[in-house]
Amino acid sequence: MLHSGILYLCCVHHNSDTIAAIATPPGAGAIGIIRLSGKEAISIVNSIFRGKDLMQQASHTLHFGRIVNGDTVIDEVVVSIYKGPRSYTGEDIAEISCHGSAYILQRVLLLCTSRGARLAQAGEFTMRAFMAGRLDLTQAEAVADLIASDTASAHKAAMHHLRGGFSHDLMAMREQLIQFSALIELELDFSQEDVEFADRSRFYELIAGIELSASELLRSFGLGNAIKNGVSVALVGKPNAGKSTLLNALLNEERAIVSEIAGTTRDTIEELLNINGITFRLIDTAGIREHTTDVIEQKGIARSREAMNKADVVVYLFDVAAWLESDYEKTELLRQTEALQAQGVKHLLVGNKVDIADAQQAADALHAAGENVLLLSAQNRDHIQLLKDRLYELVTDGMVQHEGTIVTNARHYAALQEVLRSLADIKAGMDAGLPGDLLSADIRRCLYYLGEITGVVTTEDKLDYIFSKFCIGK
Ligand SMILES: Nc1nc2c(ncn2[C@@H]2O[C@H](COP(=O)(O)OP(=O)(O)O)[C@@H](O)[C@H]2O)c(=O)[nH]1
Ligand SMILES: [Mg+2]
Repeated sequence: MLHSGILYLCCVHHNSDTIAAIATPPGAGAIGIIRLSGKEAISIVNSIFRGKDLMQQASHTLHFGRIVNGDTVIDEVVVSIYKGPRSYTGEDIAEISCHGSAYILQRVLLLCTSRGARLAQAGEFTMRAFMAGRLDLTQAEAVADLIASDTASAHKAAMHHLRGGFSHDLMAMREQLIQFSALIELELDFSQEDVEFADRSRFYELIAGIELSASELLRSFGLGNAIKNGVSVALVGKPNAGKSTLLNALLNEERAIVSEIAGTTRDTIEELLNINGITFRLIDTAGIREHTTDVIEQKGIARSREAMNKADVVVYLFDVAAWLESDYEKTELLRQTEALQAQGVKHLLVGNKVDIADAQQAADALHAAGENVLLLSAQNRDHIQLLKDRLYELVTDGMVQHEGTIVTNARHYAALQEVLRSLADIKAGMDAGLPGDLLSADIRRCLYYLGEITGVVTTEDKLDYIFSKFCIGK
C-alpha cells in the first residue's frame, strides 16, 4: 500500500525478443562462446544444431553436436541450456561453445540472427537479469566491476557488492524508514484528533543511525575510488631534486634516466606501482623551473604542470641539503606548499638527499618551520617504504580495507549524499515541530535516493545509461 505506487517508477521494459552476442573477447582462443537469451533462445539454436533435439532436453544440461548451415558443418560444439526462470537473465538461455576462431564465431552469430535472434546491446543480458529481479542494480553494476577488476582489492570489493552486501545495508535502512513513515502517514488519517503514533524520539534515533551508516559509506568512497580507478601521483619539484631517482626507487628498477645535469627528464614518464592492492600511477615529470631556453625542456615543463593539475596526489620533492643552506630554497618550499594548499590538492612534502645532510638538524629545522616533511634518500633507497605507507594512508583516509561495504561507484556516492541531505531536512523539520505531512515529503525523498541505489526506484533512461557501460555479451 504505502509508497510503493509512487516509488516504483518504471520497470516497463518489454523483452519479447531473443538476443544474441559473442560473450568471449575478440581474437582467437581455445573456446569462444555465443550466448542467446529469450523465448526463442533454445529453438533458434536447435534449428542450426545437429546431434539431438534440444527442445526435449532438461535445464542445466550440456549437449555435444554440430552447428550446420544447410549441408555445411561450421563447427563441432557444446551447447548449454538453462531454462528460465532459473537462469542468469531469468529467461531461457542457450550458450554455444565453439572453437575460438573469430571466423567461426561470426558465422554462428550470423546464423542465429538469420533465425530470428537480435544482436544484443552492451549489458543487455545483465539488464534483463535486473528486470527479472535476479539481481538488484548494485549487484548488476558489480558484474561490470568484477569483469574490470585487475587487482585483488578491486576484485574483493566487486565480489562483496555482487553478493549483495551493499544492498543489504541499504535495504535495512530503507525498511526501517518505511515503517516509520507508515506511522506518520497514519497520523495524517487521524489529523483531526491530534495523535502521534510515531514516537518522535525513536525517530531521532533512527535518523541518527541511518546518518551514521550513510556517512560511513560515503567516507569509504575515497578508498573505493582508489581501488577501482587507481590513483595518479605526480612527482614534482625542481630539476635535480631527485624525482627520477625516487621513481626508480619506488619501482625498484632503473626506469628513468638519472643524471646530475638539470633538465635530464624532458617528457613525463608513467609507471604503475601496487601498494597494498591499490594501483598508483606514478608520473615522473620534467621538473619545474622558470628559466630555460631549451624548447624541448619548455614543452616538458608544460606537461609537468598539466600532470600536476590532473594528479590525484602530488609528491613535492626537494633537496633537503640545499634547503638547509639556502634562504632562497626555504622561501621556495613555502611558496610551493602554499600553492598546493590553495589548490586543495592532496600532497606530500618529501625532503630528499638526507644522506648528504645532517638528518637531525634538517628534521629540527623543518619542524621549527612548521613543515610536515618526510625525509628520505632516493639514491640509497632509505625510507622508501615509509613514503609508500604515507601515500597509501593519504588516499585511503586512514580507512583500512575491511570486510564491510566500500562504495566504489560514483552514482552510489551521489545518491548517498542526497540521502544525507534529506536526513538533515527531516531532522530540521522535526526540530521545528513540522506536522507529519510536511515531514513525510522529506522522508519520501530519502527513501527515493536509498531505493535509487539498488534500483527499486529508477527510470528507463538511467538504466540505459548504466548498462551502456557494460561490454556486449554480458
Ligand atoms: N646524494 C644523493 N643524491 C641524489 C639522491 N637522489 C638523487 N640524487 C642525485 O641527484 C641528481 C639528480 O637526480 P634526478 O633523479 O635526475 O633528479 P630529477 O631532475 O629531479 O629527476 C643525480 O645526480 C642523482 O644521482 C639522494 O637521495 N642522495
Ligand atoms: Mg628527472
